[in-house]
Amino acid sequence: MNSLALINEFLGQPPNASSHGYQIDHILEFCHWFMAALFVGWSAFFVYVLIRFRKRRQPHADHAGVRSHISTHLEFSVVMIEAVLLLGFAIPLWARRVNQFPPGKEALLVHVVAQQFSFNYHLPGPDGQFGRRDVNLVSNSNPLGIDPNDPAGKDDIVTSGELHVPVDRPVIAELSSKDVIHDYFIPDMRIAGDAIPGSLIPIWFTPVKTGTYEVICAQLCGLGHYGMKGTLVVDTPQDYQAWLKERAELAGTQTTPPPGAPKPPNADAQGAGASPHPAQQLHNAPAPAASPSPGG
Ligand SMILES: [Cu+2]
Repeated sequence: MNSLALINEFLGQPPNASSHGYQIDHILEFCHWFMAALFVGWSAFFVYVLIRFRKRRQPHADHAGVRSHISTHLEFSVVMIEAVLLLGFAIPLWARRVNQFPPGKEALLVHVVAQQFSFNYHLPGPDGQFGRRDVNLVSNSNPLGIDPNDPAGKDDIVTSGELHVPVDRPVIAELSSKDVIHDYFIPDMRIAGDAIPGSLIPIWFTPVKTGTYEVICAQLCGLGHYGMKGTLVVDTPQDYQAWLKERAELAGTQTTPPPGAPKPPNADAQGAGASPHPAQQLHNAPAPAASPSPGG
């Protein structure tokens, strides 16, 4: 399959790092080779026709035209191959992505809240419960509007720009947006989903390789769109626990951040007018396997 992968490399695809990505790679590779064969075939036929039916040799048009049925058979074969690609591969693959989510207990659930021009992450913290979010509470120091009076939100972890996840564990990312439509795209994981204000769109993937990967916004979302990038770090379970512990130590700081804590840009300006967030209803979201020291 290495020769097949050449086309994906040529198109600039980074190496796959997720459990399902090879299926997408195969279908992309096959489609592009198939298109290349069609292009060469039709081009050769076109050149043949130009020469074979040139005016000097055929001064008068033949109104009866072609009598053989080869072209009909060829076109029917192409339609059949395309139908098999669509019905046999593309739709089942897509159906698995949207219907067969990993069980809640097994997966790590994270809320991804996009804004112009960064991605915020909301993790439930050691108690496994997401705190209530209210758009009216959004401020520079509380970019997601977590309710300080909700006990479930006390230990919640909020980060911006960088997310860590453990390797070999499914991740469910619930996408939403504070302002305009963004698209959360992790090319190495072969996964993308629109982040739409007022909607909650789950996507899932299982990273199979540790490393640092680029997250980009794949929807033209404003003047700063070109810079809307983030980082996904796939850790070993130990490193992930260490990161969680470090973030948990900063938990609760989203309402009273220490001086110098990074603040996402435009939190006030963009969040204030946004519609209420449906993620508020997700109080009983499944817990991640994280077990940093309670109250840490
Ligand atoms: Cu964007």
